[in-house]
Amino acid sequence: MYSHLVITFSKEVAAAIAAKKPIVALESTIISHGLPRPRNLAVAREVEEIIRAAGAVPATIAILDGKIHAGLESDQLERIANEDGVVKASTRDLAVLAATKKSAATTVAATAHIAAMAGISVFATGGLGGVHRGDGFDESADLRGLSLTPIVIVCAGVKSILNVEATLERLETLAVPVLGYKTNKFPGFYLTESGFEIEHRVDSPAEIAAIWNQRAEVNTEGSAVVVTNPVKVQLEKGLHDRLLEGGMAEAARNHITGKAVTPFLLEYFHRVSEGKSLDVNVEIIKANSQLAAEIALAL
Ligand code: PSU
Ligand code: MN
Repeated sequence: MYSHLVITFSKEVAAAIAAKKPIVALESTIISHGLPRPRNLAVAREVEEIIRAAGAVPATIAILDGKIHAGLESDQLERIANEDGVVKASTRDLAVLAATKKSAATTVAATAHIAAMAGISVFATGGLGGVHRGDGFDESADLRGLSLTPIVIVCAGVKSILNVEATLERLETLAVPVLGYKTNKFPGFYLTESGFEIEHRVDSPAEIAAIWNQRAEVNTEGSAVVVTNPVKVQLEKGLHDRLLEGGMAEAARNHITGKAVTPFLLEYFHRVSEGKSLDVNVEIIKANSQLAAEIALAL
């Protein structure tokens, strides 16, 4: 694998690869741009512990001084959580960052891309990017990325700040399979249900592993498998709808565009709900990491 030459592995991840232990990739944008300091670092560490306790090894992925890292040492995780110069990077930014030796946190698209390069098959995140609401055209590179990347990604659906219906249509177009974990209802990130159905329900990590293992036989092994894991205790629906309306209006007033949109809306939710949405967000990441570890063990 050419890629191992360009990836710096943490000691723990290098040992896991050598011992063929199950590994779970984690994204870093959630740490740098999705959660406020200082809780971001605490959550990043907690999530890694959940994966270890379940018998797998966490590989948090990020770019430090232009170098791709899979698995971060403690001081490196701190840099991602606390350094102001850490930008949000998608797949298209990787070569630029490598050439300019900058540091960046990786989105779902970039994390999946690097994880697949490293031979890691399972990835836990909060919510996927998708098609944004509103008139302007804004579709996350996560969707195209998943169509081109072989990985099982565990998420709580897409954030309700997005156009869920359009996002599901795009996933269909891009031939990315979507599975509901113990549900036929597509989750709405902060909300247990988004109002849209999922055709395929799975009830165990073993069933997910069986689907993963069938892909090559039917010549669809190039794309991701999306596993959606609904949050157990959702954000109160009335509060959620008020936050969504207020956040969208404030983003429009402030002319927020491009990759700043998602972090802006997440920050608005956390601030105006006085941390209630943050608590739900943290629960989502923890639960998805637990399930991802179980899937990694089953593969
Ligand atoms: N889910 C979260 N918090 C986040 C994100 C997802 O719970 O911060 C990040 C992911 O890194 C995702 C990105 O890939 O938001 C999508 O950004 P955009 O809409 O700009 O593609
Ligand atoms: Mn966008």
